[in-house]
Amino acid sequence: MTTAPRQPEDDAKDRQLESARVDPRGTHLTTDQGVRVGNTDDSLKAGARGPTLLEDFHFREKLTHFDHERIPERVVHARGAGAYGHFQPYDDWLAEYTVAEFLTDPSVRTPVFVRFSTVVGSRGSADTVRDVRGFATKFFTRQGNYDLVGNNIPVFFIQDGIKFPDFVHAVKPEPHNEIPQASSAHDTLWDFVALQPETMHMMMWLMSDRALPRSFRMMQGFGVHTFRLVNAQGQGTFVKFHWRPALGVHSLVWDETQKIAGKDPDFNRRDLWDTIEAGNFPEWELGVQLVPESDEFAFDFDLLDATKIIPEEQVPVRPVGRLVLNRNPDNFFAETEQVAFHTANVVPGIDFTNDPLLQARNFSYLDTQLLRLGGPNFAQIPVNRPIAPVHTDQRDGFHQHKIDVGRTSYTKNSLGGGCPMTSGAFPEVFSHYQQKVEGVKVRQRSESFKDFYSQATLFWNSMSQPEKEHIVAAFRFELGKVEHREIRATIVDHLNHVDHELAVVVARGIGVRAPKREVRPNHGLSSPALSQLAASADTISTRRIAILVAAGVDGEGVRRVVAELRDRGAIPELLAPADGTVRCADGSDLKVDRAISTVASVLYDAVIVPSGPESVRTLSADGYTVHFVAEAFKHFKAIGAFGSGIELLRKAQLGSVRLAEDTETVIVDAGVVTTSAAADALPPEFSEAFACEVARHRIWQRETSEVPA
Ligand code: HDD
Repeated sequence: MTTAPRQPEDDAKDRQLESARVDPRGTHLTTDQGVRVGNTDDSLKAGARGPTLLEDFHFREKLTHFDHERIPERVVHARGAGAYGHFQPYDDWLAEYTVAEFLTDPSVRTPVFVRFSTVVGSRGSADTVRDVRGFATKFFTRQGNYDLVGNNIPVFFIQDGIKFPDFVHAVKPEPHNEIPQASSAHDTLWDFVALQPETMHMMMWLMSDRALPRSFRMMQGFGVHTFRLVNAQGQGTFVKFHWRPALGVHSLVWDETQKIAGKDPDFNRRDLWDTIEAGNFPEWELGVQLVPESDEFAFDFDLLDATKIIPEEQVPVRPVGRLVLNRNPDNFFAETEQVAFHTANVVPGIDFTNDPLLQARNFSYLDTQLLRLGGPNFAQIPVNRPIAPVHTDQRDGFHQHKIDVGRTSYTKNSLGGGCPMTSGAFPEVFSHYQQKVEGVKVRQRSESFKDFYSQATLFWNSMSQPEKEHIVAAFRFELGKVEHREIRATIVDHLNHVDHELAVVVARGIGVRAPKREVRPNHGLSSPALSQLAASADTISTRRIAILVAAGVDGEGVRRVVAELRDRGAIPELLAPADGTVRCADGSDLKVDRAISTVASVLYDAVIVPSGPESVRTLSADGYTVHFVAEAFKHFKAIGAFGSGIELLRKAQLGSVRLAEDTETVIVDAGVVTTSAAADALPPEFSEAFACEVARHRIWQRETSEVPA
């Protein structure tokens, strides 16, 4: 993946941020008032052993500032990671439907800030929990800021935003003991689900592998709601937004996610940070599904219902442009924590629909920022500032950074020359889409929102066999943690409305009676695009490959394999019993990247054991290293070994997998790639076959149940 040379607009946000950056190099310590400080270790005292004096303004300023360092964490999506980049449309085809310049002018490259997040956990929770991931993009367009505040799952739990506090209270840690952290596997969430069957479609997604992304860089993003595009003639078109990752959609294995939560709770944010630092810039393609307004009622669901997708087979996703993230923030708090997204930040050419979830969001995001960021001037925080000029009559408030000159702060005025002016016409000015609205005031749900199960069934039918098995295991795990058996039983009843077989197998795992009869025949329809196996990509770019080495290893073999993997864009790392260097069998030295004890197989995508009898003897004698290989096997990862390296695979007892014996040809069985050849004789097919298995991401047909890892 490469990025084209930067264009002026691309730099506009970066240049704006430059004025806010403070570089400590070559400076002297001062107070907030700029007075130089010579000692910040000892407070001012009455005698060396005496009490601290109130007069010590430096001490008081330092402590007071520290005492006020924290702001409320986001009420949801508290844990996240962000990066800057740019978006550029491929061409102008969308101009027929919208006047939004950043979507239609291929010469314009718009700066963006993207924040990825989990939903349920606190700021300090682990990255790899089972959860939805937020995918929020702020486009700093020349027409003002546009925020696409989406998720990696295309539907939502509820249909009306008035239920959002109830849903969030149910899924967050329970109020009496604040347990469990960052987990949906508890009674209150499933009690909520049991009583709100509209959640069933989303729960199918949440129990699927989508909730365990391998990387933020390997997940799709969705705007979720049906929005509206508006063209120069003022005509509207319904639109759903999609992000597709260049690296394909990939997930972790449930057992792996739980272990990573301990081994490296920063797994996803570290991955984003490291790959951007290394210049491997993540990319997504923006696509749209367009529906003419005349087709508003052409579907067997309501376009305004955020618990429904528009199947891609019915309305294809058409590519619009490319998003690239190429710069990490300078300061997590200043940028990633203080970035403020809002669904109502729209620009001319993009508008809302009456989706009641979206309508509620359009209230909630502004409201929450007022509390979280301490007042109404948060749009002046550097990360949030538009690159479009800002001129308002808004004044004062906490943290006002502007110095508005002149005596008028009202419109219309004559004393200020009538400025700022309100003149101009659409699309220069934002003009709300002219939709005719008529209705009786009612607190009621539309009948067209009341099919809660058909798309849950569609999702289930569209899964591959391993995806189905993972969903069943997830339901069994989550419901198995629910203490109230009647809640488990009610969920099984709902599952019986999704698919009878699914309900039966889940029930069998959680100790409740399996339903005897099918209550709602499975409609048999599927949407192949919903399986994430359909969205994989044939690349091993940025995949982390562990190469296990010790003294006496086949140095030449290692160097060759490392070079061949790097050529394919992968990131091989040499892991040894100790950090430093290892002396190879040929007397040369290899630089070790990490000591094995500081990492674990769950942090890698694949493993290779090179040849070298002495090296393999040392590695085989270490239980942690043997476990490393067995665990990688258990998690369906590609494994390679050449020459005597195969002995370590034998020690790890990888079930009935066929390994190369006295043959220099390359044997591939269930993702395990072996050859007896070593060093010079190592055939090029070895790396090729291994890369092929890594690109498959996981080898699901592998039999792992007997492997004790
Ligand atoms: Fe939300 C944050 C995505 C429904 C109220 N939401 C938040 C973030 C994302 C989403 C990605 C984190 C933004 C960031 O990184 O700062 N939310 C969604 C999606 C939804 C959704 C895709 C359904 C389609 N949200 C939703 C509803 C409400 C909210 C129905 C309230 C009625 N969401 C919020 C919030 C948050 C938020 C409380 C917390 C922090 C923030 O806004 O800035 O206002």
